[in-house]
Amino acid sequence: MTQSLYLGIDLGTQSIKASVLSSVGDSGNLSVICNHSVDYDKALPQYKTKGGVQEKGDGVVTVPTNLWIEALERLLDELKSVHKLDFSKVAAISGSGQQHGSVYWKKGTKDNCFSNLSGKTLGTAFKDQFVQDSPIWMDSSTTKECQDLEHFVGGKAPLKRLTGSTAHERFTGPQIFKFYKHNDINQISSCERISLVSSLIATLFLGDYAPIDFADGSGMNLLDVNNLKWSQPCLSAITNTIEGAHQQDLVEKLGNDAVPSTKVLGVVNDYVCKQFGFSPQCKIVACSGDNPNSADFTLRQHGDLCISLGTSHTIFGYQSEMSQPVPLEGHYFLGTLYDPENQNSPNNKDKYLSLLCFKNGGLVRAELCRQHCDGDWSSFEKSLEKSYGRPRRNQFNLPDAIAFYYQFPEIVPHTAQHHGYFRFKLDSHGHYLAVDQLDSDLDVLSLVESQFLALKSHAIGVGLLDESDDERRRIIVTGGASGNQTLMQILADVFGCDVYIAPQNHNSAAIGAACRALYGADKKTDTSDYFDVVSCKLPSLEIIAKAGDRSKLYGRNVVNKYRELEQIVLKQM
Ligand code: XUL
Repeated sequence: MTQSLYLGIDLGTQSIKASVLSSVGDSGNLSVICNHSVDYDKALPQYKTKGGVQEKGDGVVTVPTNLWIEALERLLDELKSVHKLDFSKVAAISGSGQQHGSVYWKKGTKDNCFSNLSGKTLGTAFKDQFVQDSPIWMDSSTTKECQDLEHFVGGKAPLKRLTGSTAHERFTGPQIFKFYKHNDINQISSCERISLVSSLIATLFLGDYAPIDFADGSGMNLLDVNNLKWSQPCLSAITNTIEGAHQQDLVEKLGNDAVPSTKVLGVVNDYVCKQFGFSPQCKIVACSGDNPNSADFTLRQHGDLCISLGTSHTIFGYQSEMSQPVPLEGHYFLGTLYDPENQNSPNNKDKYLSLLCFKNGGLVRAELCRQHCDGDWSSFEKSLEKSYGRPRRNQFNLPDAIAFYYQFPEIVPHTAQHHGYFRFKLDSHGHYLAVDQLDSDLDVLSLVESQFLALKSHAIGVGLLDESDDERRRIIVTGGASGNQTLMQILADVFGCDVYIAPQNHNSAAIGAACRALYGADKKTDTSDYFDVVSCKLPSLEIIAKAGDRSKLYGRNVVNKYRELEQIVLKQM
């Protein structure tokens, strides 16, 4: 029997990664047989990126689009030359792109380039085919467009109900709005198509413009998450600003209808077959955003929650509907498994991937590690072990200190342009008093406890977690901090849930894409549950911390106290 392989490609901020998934033996169990990555700054220094991006001032953060195309080509070359990967065995491909980034293709690309690739590298073929660089998720230059968009549709809550999110600077809709505002109608017309980073990947494999998928499309402030069409009011907000621009033209630039994220878009084009040796039958499954792709790998059953403790902190999980009244924080992305065309799918009940993104996560942990432990993570862990190991110093069943460390303006809670550190220490009467400093060990402990309380209280706020049901959940943790055992124990105790880790989670977006390639191409039927046919075949999650007796110390009273203090801080800022 020939072995079928599934290729997932993750076009991230600093690097592009590939993971190859294969089924092992008769069990159908899945294993990752190869991982490879190409770092943009190192591999393609001619683009002069730092951390994969170009910061241009005034909040503008972009990437020269061709960098990504050259990096993809390099990745495929190296998979062949370094890993001897036999592409002819790849049955299906899918991709993951950093969410919110957008690509502006020049008029004529479809007719002149896609059909005319032979004898060229992808990098040379597409060299000058973009009307502007690609703005990415780190861009924060569209505050005015966000305000205008919210104003046009009647406010924050109506926009959230319509598109799943209030307006955010990094989202693609406000970015396209800026493109329209800053250009004249001739320049706008010189762009024939707007892709997301994810649909760019699919486009290069298809050799034709690929549609945007529902999950990544819902990170744009443009897709109506109720009827899955481009939202007329949002499109009008953009096209009304410029004479001669038409809604229908923008719909065409977006590629008309968005599609389910598990849809087979077609097969790989001739160029890719000849160049790399793919089989002409190799299928392309819709590509999607990095967070939805990570979810495809980390979430293994209904009700699972994933917490990513990377540079920023994110918490996400599936939710069947938006909470009412609709919370203004966080995002309701459409889940990759949601497919209304597949009416009987058991995964349709997980309509939304509900996500909260906290900017000051690992960034502040690293800062306090520098301040208190000379940047040494083992001293940080020892300090945490020491302070968490001893009983609390008070009889009020409250943390000895609660603190808010906003080194940078925070997304959740939204602090606008403000930042700062705010520490509160419990006094002998059970009141929290503002203090400038805490002793080192307590500062480290209160940072960790408070960051986890922030995740918990805001997750409850958007309906991701029920205040009363902490026992039904599992937390799957990813990101660098997951190696710190005391940190993991505190996480388990604060949430009152057991904490798990997925093997190879540093490649979760690429593996998630490979999983979706397999599901979309081979397993999807009317009634197949993704969790049964794909997730349970992956290497099992490993438990790394169990909620202990100390979970009682983080009950409702503590969450309420945290919220009260957060309100005080927000008023002060
Ligand atoms: C999510 C977000 C980031 C990017 C990173 O909304 O902006 O997590 O997806 O690539």
